[in-house]
Amino acid sequence: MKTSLRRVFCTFLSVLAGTATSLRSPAEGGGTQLLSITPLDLLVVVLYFVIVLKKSIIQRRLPWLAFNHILKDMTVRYAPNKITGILVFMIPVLLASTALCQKLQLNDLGYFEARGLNVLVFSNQYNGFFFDEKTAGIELIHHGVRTATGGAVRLQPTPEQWDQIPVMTERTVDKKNNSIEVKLRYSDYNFDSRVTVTAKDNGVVIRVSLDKPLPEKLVGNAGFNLEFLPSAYFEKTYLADRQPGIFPLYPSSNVDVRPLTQKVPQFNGYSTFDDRGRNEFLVPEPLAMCKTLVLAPEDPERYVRIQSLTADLMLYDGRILGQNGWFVVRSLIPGNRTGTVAEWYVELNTIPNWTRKPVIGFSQVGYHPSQNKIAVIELDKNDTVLTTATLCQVTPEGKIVEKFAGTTKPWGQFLRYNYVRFNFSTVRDSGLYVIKYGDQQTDAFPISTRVYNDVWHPTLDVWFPVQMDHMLVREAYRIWHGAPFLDDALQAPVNIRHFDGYWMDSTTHTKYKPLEHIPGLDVGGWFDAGDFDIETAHHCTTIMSFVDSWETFNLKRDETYVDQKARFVEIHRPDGKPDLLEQIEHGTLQLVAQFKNVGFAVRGINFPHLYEYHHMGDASTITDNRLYNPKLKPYETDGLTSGTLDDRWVFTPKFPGLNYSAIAALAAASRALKGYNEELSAEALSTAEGAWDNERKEPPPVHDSMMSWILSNAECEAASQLYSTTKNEQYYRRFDELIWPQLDSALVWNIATAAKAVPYMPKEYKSKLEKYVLEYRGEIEKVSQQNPYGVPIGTTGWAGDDELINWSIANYYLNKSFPDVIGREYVYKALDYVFGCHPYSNISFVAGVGTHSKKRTYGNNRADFSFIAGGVVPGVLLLKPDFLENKEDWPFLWGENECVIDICADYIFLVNAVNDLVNRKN
Ligand SMILES: [Ca+2]
Ligand SMILES: [Ca+2]
Ligand SMILES: [Ca+2]
Repeated sequence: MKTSLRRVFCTFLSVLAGTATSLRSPAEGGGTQLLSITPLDLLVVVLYFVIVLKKSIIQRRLPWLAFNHILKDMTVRYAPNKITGILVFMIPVLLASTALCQKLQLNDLGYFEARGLNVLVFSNQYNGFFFDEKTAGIELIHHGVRTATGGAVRLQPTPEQWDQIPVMTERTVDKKNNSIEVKLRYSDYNFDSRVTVTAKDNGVVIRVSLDKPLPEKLVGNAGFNLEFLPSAYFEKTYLADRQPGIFPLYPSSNVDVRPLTQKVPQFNGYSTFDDRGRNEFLVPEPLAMCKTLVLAPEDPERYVRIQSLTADLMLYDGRILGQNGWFVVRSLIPGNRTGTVAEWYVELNTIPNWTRKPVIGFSQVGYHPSQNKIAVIELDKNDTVLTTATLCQVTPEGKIVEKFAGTTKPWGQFLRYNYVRFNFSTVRDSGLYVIKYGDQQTDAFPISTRVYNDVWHPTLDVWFPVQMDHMLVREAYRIWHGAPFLDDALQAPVNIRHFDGYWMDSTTHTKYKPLEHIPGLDVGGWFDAGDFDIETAHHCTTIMSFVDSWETFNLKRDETYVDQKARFVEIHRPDGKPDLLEQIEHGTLQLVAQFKNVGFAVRGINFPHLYEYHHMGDASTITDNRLYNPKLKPYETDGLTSGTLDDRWVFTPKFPGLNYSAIAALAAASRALKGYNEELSAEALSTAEGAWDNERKEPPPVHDSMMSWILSNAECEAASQLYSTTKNEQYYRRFDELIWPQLDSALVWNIATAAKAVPYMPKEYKSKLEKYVLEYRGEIEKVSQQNPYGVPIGTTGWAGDDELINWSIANYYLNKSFPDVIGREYVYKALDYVFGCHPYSNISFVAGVGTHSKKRTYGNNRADFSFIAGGVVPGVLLLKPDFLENKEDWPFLWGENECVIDICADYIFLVNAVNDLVNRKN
């Protein structure tokens, strides 16, 4: 039956495609028999369409839209001839299938919505700080996955992070006409455009209009772009006006080399391209040009059809210029024209009645028997809530046996999803378990007293050694990187705004001239994050956090070999010295060097060129490791020095509060290093005390209330640490003077500093603090009600695991001193969240930790879609207005996936804090 149906169906398709009135049937193994249409065949075709095809559509196997379009084409081609009769007969069928399609509607949150599809139009804007973060413009959320971004008028075929971005000057949501209009402006070119997005059928019409013609300079450069996530289209195909193509897994399209004079400059005149002095730049050539582009015609979840009613569509691979590029579909805007200058119809398939699979949030690391165990289940708002879930034990025989069945407790709606919670706290038996909800079963996880014993090891054993600056780092057969930045560093020039958020005032504030070498800085320090700068503020908090871990938990783990003199580090090789002290020493060496050679804590040490900054891979290859010598020509060397101006720059603006943070870190480090590196310990303390005296003599000018708050908080911490180290009353007096007004003005932000100081302060300090702790409890109780996870979830451009971990650490300190006021659950919940009990997915946010964890993070190996074990990512990022996201198939979104030193150090502390609490007998 199948063969005959297939034969007839092929005939039918051939008619539709207009290639012939008959076709060679693939079912006949490539034979040449021609099939002719008989009335019986037609009847079978219709029945086939109605029964088989529609069933397939409903079962989500075929994109009905593809057939819809073939049928529409057929109408055009064959309406006048004898097949008209068939078509007339087919119309009711066509209409019936069209009923499956849902029209996009503008919802109250200001985006277009249909089941399985959202179209966001500048719900998120380019924020200008990190420029193009691939989280702005017109964006598509297709069957629960954000697959497209960057829909806007852009000035390059494949815009990079630091290419110019438009400013949205106006956004009008027109509910009546189901339409959103934005005005975009490039002020450098005095160029304004309007982009209107209007719902139509199962998609949108995007129209770009100009009131004034395109500025001459932008003709050939300005176009309407929409960017598609490469990983969403890997191993899928496209049709460009029916020419088939496969989306490249790895970039390999052609590139045009053009003279620099033709380039639309990048931000602030910087360049992502190292042209080796040739005054050139690169432009990718399109993979395809067409009027109609169908993306992933074979995949109902990803099917997108774009039809240009104006200039040709061009499909580009943005990864040619930068590994974080996307697939870009673009139409150029013509010169000398006003009115509508670009118009697309973008149609997307939606699977009828599509419902997102539930996400069962739980800890991939597992649970200590004594702690609360609550899974949070995230549900599509169209999903039916199941009233029960079960916890099953995985037996030594490999069987999955029900251990506990419980009711799910509805929590309600948070952002776009509904939530229920499943509490299985009563299960305390040690073993391996899975959670079952509906037809889903989670990864297996342990319940055991040992779950927190070793989950911090990868962070200290692997992640931190890889971040160590000025050292070669080996791990077994692999060299992570050679010893980098032996040419550190030059005094940064004055009056600059830097691409990484750094800046310089009109003076250097040092004894050095711009671009003069500052000696002694090629020591210690960590790469800040996925980038390779030394960010001093993060160094201070990292050292501080390490000292807290050292003093609170006495972590003597030794699995790393560190030789400062030889600049050599080896992972998984004990050397008889606690790794934590080796890390504290490494951070302290850099901080002390800054005070010794510059006179104060510098803002940071960063790259002069953008094309050095975006480096991925071995840090030792970013600069030539030779001191800059202005007497030589670029790329010339005398064997010792070099004429290439690639040495990092030391940024030395006056940064209120930073010196105090450094003083706190140095005072703390001096305690930890005592008995380990006496000389450095003494130097750290004398540096801290000297710097304190200087700061107190000449307090920096305070410009606004924010700065005054930061300054005061840092001074508090410095006074507290100096007092703890020296017991000198002057520090206590200053701390006492500052801490209470700080708590009065910003309780939540200062409570950790206050709580940490309790053990060092007189008894009356603790009683005075109690009223603030009671007030703080009210605050955290409020936070706990805000979402089903009961923890603060950040909503800024950088996801919130950092704040979350710090929140829990503050709660730990408070629990230690005020156990009756702040319960232990306020410490545990954050770790459950980080380990997988969070929105979007249930992956552990610590790479390599837990059964199923982050395998793609924004580290220096991100180009390999890989991770550095123990790195903690920022987590779920809020895309306004209601979409939390943490992509696992795309490492390049730093706000979701970049591991940073202070978060990772704090994570080590928090794991040990939780381990301390769960194992306490009382
Ligand atoms: Ca940085
Ligand atoms: Ca060691
Ligand atoms: Ca150099």
